[in-house]
Amino acid sequence: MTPTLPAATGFLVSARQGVGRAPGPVFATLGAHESTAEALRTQTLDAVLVHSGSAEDAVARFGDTALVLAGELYNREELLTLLPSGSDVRTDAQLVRALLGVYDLHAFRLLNGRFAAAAALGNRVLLATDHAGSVPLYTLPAPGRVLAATEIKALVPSTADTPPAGRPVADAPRVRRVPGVHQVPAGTVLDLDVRTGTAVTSRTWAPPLSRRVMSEAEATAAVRTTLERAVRARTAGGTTPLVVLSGGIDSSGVAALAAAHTRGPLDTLSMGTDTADEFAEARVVAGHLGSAHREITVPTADLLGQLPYAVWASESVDPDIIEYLLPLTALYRALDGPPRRILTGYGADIPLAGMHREDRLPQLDTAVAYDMATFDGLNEMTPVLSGIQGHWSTHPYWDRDVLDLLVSLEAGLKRRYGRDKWVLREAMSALLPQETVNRPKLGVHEGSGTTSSFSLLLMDAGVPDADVHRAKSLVVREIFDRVVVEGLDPAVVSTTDAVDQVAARLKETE
Ligand code: AMP
Ligand code: PCX
Ligand code: MG
Repeated sequence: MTPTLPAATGFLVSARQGVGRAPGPVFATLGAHESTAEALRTQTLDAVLVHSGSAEDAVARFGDTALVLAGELYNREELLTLLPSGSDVRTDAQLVRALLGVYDLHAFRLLNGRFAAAAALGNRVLLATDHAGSVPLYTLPAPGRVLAATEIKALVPSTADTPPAGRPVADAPRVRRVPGVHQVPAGTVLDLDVRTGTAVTSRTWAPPLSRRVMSEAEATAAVRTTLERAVRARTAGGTTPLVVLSGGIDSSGVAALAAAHTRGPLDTLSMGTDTADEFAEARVVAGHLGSAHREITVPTADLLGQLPYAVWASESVDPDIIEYLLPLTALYRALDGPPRRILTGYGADIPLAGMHREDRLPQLDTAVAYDMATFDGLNEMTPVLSGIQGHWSTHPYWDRDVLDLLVSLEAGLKRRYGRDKWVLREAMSALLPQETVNRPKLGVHEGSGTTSSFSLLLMDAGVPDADVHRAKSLVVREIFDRVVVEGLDPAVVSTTDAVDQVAARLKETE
């Protein structure tokens, strides 16, 4: 049974020798906060959990091991077969804790999930991300105390708190302008010694570099089955999921599979702006599936005004990623009411090179290899985006098994008969109207007019055409420094002020 939200959707932990005080929690993720303290033989693990009612399920303790988990697992059934029958395992945190007892840190190689985890055992602290790093995790390790949190802003020292001298972490990139804080890479466990704050890094997943040869029938059947399992793992149980639907093949495919697993009608939601929308295309799918469908129109000026929320939630400084996330931020912020479990079609274009309007197979596979080598640290999959409104989002195309399969298909199955994402379209063709199956791709940043209206805002402020992309990058950094580094409320940070500042700075350096 999958509950609406995982037991916890974020955490701040402090593992320390001796006594001390955990830092005050600051999260963009909405939810109740619960503090716990686990006194082990040689260290204490303090945690503040962001949760919606069952925080105790996010913590597992056994002997001298304590574990905190934000997020959820999607291969529980197969993992349970690894434990002695009759094992007392009810929650995902207990399952991971039990696997740690058998496999030590190699337990994290077994998990297919969307999570960040922190475990204390002996003098060690383990910090782990899922294969995609889809729940971002950060750490500030120092001798005698290791801090870790699912949001950077929880680790920014308050003025009352003397920042501990941080230790460098090999292979973990530093966070912009927050001294000592590092991001735990995707598919990685950091094994830290709490006495010294030193870390040893182990990778638990890497994108496939090889490509598999399959017949058309074999490939489409494999995509259909694997994606179906990923959607089922995210929708099992009683709660009706909400699919954010653009009417493109990616989200329509997810909606079609989710509809098959949902009792009663599925909920679907589309956003548009006064500049552009894909409402007609999404309605075709909603009508076909019989979903309870809603549309939300956000005025373009409001959309751009929400840039500080997109940066605050994602803690990303990549201007392209922020353009993808901005319309989704506006959509989630407009989604009032009780917490929802949200499924998206996000990420399908990365392993299938859907964004690259490219016919030549070498170029197509170069794009796949490049995108799979560079996604880490962009935070485009972060649950905080919908978490700022109290919802939980999950992305079936970045399920570990789906991703492994899609990346490894030979390029000719991705682009075929002049079609992009051919194998996915073919796999979904029996479930959707033909016009949806054949619809060419539009990115959310295009379908909502976000890219063009952000460009216009900069040009209206006097930024020359050729400098627009660089200016976007500077605006995003400027906003990051306000809402993440300085900890300002995004409600008091203005997009137009940031744009004017950047435009003036660019004029000076002309
Ligand atoms: P994209 O691949 O650009 O279509 O966007 C990634 C995902 O975001 C889609 O698969 C949808 O789940 C969601 N999405 C994109 N555009 C919209 C929209 N206009 N309304 C609702 N959800 C959307
Ligand atoms: N997307 C893509 C992902 C954007 C590219 N990210 C990357 N290369 N790391 C997707 O949904 O797959 C759109 C709008 O399309 C976002
Ligand atoms: Mg897409």
